[in-house]
Amino acid sequence: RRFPVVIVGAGPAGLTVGNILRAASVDCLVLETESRAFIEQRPRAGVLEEGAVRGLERRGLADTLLRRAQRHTECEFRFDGRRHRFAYTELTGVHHWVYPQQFLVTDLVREYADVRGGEIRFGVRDVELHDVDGDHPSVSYVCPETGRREVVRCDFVAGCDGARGVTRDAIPAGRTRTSRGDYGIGWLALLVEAPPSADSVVFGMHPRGFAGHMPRSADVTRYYLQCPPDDDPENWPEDRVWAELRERLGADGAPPLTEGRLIEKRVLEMHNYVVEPMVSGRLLLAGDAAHLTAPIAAKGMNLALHDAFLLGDALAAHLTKGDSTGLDGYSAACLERVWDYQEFSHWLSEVYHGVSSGDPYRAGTTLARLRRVFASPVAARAFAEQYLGQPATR
Ligand code: RFL
Repeated sequence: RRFPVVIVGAGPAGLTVGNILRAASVDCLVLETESRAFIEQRPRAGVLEEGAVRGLERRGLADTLLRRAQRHTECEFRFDGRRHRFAYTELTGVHHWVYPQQFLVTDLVREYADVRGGEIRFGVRDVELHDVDGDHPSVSYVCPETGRREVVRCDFVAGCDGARGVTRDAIPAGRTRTSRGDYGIGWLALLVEAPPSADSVVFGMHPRGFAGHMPRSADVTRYYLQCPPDDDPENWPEDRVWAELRERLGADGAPPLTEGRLIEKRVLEMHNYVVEPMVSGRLLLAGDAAHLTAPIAAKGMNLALHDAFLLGDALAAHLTKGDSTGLDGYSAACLERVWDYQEFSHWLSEVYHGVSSGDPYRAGTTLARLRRVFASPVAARAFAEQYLGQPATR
């Protein structure tokens, strides 16, 4: 079969590109290795920037989100045993939106497949890309029902298969450069079946290590605990998790933590990469396939959506009107935001981890950074602007 566009990966990036193409009546095929039930339940991110929400809304993809997501106006830093509220919406008029990634993926799959009539194949195996540098690329995969390799010809391949996908590796050697940054730190990522312990996101900077509290929904809360990057989650029985969270998030007047069953416990390594350019021939990368930002600044899903807005619009303009301006500028437009967010993540990583570095000099400069955000209105505004992210490109 033949499709103008084959999209590899049904995450936030791939599904958004697919929805934009279907709205422009461009045929496309989405290939996904997992099942629909699996991707609709896979918990990951939860924070959406206003720019991402507005970008989805403009493309008719935010109806459920706007009804169900929580809007946050403040976050809280805890250090030196005290609570410091940071009211970013008061400063900027802009919110953070909390909407678990699996809810967004569920909305996007339903809209793409059930409403806009897009084709999607779940459970495919051994996806391979062919001739992406020529004019007639194709994608092949092993069909889960028949066990046979199917070949799909296309004009463009959108590589949206995340950090562990295969599309990035299909780029011929020497065409792109991959820059890497590694903070040498791990976070134990926890999901707890319990209501949030505070009304906002909380960041704890403590000599024992960073701890974070992120409300996800009325009955599920995410927590993070800094740990060695090669730590084993089995080293973290429930008692140790709660003792460490209480200690690192403790502050005068802080409400007690609402404990509950741990439903996820995994160690994430805090590392980053950026592939430049994000395009090679007729293969265009988007989201985590092109760049990874450690979850330090909650930027990954937002960057994936911004790439997808640009890529979907650019492919639609090219395929329906012959206008290739968007495609030509795609990589440069995405990378400007990507590097801006990478830099902020770097800055924030020092704020989160400097206090526990064991180096009193780094601890001193970290606390000075934090105090400045609360003492200087200009520093507060600058921080809020980066924390909340850039507006939608269009
Ligand atoms: P995804 O979501 O990984 O989707 C890629 C899809 O491709 C499929 N796939 C393949 N399909 C076909 N063929 C192959 N060979 C394939 N290989 C893989 C996968 O099954 C999957 O369905 O990438 P996308 O669309 O680029 O979206 C990126 C985001 O998912 C990611 O950046 C965020 O989850 C990162 N992140 C966070 N981002 C935020 O903006 N805010 C947050 O608060 C936040 N918290 C997080 C996070 C990531 C986390 N983990 C687990 C890495 C918290 C965590 C714990």
